[in-house]
Amino acid sequence: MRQEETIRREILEQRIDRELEALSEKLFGKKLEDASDEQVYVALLYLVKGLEEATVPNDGDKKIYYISAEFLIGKLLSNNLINLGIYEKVESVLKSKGKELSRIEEIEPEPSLGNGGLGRLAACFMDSIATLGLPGEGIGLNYHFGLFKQVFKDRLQTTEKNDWIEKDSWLNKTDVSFDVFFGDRKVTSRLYDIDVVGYNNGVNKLRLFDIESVDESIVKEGITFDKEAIEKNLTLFLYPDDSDEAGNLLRIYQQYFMVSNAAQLILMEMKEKQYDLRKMYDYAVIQINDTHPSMIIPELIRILVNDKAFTMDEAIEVVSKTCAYTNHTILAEALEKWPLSYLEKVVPQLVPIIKELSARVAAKYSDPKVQIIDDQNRVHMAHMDIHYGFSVNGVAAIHTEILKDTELHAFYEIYPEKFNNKTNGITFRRWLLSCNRELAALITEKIGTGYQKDAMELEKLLAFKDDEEFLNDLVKIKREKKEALVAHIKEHEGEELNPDSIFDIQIKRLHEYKRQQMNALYIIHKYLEIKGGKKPARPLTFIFGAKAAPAYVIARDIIHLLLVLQQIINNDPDVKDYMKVVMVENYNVSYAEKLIPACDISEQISLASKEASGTGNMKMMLNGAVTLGTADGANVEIHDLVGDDNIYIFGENSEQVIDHYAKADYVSRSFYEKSPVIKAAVDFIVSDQALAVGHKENLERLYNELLNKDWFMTLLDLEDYIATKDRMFADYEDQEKWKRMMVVNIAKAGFFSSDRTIAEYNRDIWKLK
Ligand code: T68
Repeated sequence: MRQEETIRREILEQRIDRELEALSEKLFGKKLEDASDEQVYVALLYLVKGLEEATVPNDGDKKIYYISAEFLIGKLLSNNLINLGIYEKVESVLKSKGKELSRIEEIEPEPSLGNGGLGRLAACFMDSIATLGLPGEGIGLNYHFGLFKQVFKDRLQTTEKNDWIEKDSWLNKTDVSFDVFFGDRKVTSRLYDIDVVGYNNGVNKLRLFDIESVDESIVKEGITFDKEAIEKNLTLFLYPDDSDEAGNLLRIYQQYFMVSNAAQLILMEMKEKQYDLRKMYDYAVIQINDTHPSMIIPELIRILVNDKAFTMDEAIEVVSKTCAYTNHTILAEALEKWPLSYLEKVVPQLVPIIKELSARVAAKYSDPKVQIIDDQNRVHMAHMDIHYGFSVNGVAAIHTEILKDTELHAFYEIYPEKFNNKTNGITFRRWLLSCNRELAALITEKIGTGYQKDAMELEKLLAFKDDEEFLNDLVKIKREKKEALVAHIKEHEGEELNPDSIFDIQIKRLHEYKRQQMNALYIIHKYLEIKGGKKPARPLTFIFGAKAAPAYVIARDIIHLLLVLQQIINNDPDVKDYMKVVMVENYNVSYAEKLIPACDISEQISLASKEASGTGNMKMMLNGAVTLGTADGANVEIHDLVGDDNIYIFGENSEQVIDHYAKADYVSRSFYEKSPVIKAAVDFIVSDQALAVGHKENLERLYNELLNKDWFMTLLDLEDYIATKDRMFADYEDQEKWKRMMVVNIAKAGFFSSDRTIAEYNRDIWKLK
């Protein structure tokens, strides 16, 4: 068997060797060893695409269509090599030619097709759907510049276009093209596919629609462009600025473009396979990822009634049995409500359908909370999804409970059977096997490779909790990953970090509810302590990565504060040997892959009840970090799994927080006045020292926000946060204890594999073979 395996390997290696040589010769007229890294990258791209094409597609009678405005897929080369099972072989072939695979991986541009957790979740789901061999595809848009590229200038976030599409890329142009009609114009689409190969399994497709008439040249400065030139701008940016009417209209154009194409694609496939449209739900299930694709419901109903001779009743029934909705937030401002007048302008053909759907609800239920069109003539997209879909799911246990008990309670009373929870997950291929090959190898050495198929097998690591050799190897890998990150940050941010310090990391979208500002106040507090002569037992490193929505002023002010603190602290001779702060520029998936393996303390400090789930928390745990968090989102489930001794939970719980909102009794200023520690930290924001480095306008605005509004209750939990974080730093000094916490966290992370999540979606919602 051993010998057979060796022979098989040798043959495969020779084959890959030969194919790469042939590609290099054909594409560049060069031997592989003479090709540049860029050329080797392109040859690899062709090699992988060829192998993917030769892989059997996952097929079956019923298919899942996961429609999403975002697919934050990250770079694909190394993941595809891993999933195809040829990473090591390619690595060794390249090595024999004097090439370094890890350097070649850097050449790939990161696709800019997503923003945050919602988009990254969709990408993890694509990987797991393919790995589990389920027939399905993702449907979204091919944004040319995607989410903006973040550039810091003068300690402020500026935005540039993220030009990621190159001549040779993972995108495959197809011959599929549809007409899409708006109220005032018609456009023609073009479908591009990206193959998604499962881990040792079949292949699925991510289908990204573009517009034939797109014109990149209309983007002049930064990310500004003519918002009304729909034929040219439709697929340029993800989440174009919606602070004015034109921006809102553009988002509706994009959303309808996405769902019109999706509907035409689905119906085309139904026709090709000669499926009975009246039983559409036996062949297709449509997962609506947040409300961006919600117009798929009225659009399908419209087509069935107008073109397929369905009665309204029949169309509604079939579509309702086909569509399922996932909610990702309870923040009211994030739940889309489109003014009917906007829909009348962009998609007048949908308005009679939406009115009909709304009228049917109004005839049956008088409660204003469940209406689709409200008394201000706004269309509540989530309400439409809940009434006219068969499933509503939250993304972590506590989130689903909050939906049922409070936010969507009125709906839960009507449709208790529709509500279900699907706790999020992450793909371990990217977030362990690829980003931390050393840790994966160590785990394999101890418990074999079974965990790669069944993540729950990670629990076997608990048997090594007292194995000194294993514990020391674990610490050694963490240390290597910190060194690698230190080098990367030195190169990209110009900051010098100490790999012997504790790495405390908060990486996620910038939002007040996530409370990066609370972390900033802790840092100020620590800085003042050190200035006062109280030195920490070990140097501390605080790392942030976050983009702020360009129109979100306070979020940009928080970034400014973090960059001001970075400047002050890292250059203060009294302090810089004891603590450092770094806000990394343009945080994205590739950066996350470097940060997460190096993390000691995982900051998950949202105001309880506000973070639906979080998925960074899972990635960091899997890589041996210990969570510092509130009882929010999936933190609650992490806590249940690892127990009190292996996590640091602080702050008020979701019931208490919801109660504060109900009673409107939170007054931030009273916390400020009561606590000299809080006061000193908040005052520092507008101190002469801060103002000497930062901008008065930004810092004062943030200071006033914290004192006079603080809608997400930063000061409520600050004292407990400081005490808990200090206790955590002290515990880190007990390395014997810390190492064991690392083991427990890794061992218990198996539950958060997206393979488990997808198996649950399939068992309860999709029911595919
Ligand atoms: C995130 N949502 C949740 N939304 O915040 C996070 N929304 O707790 C959860 O883990 C994740 O979804 C996956 O379920 C988002 O990322 C958005 O990005 C977004 C963007 C525009 C409008 C609404």
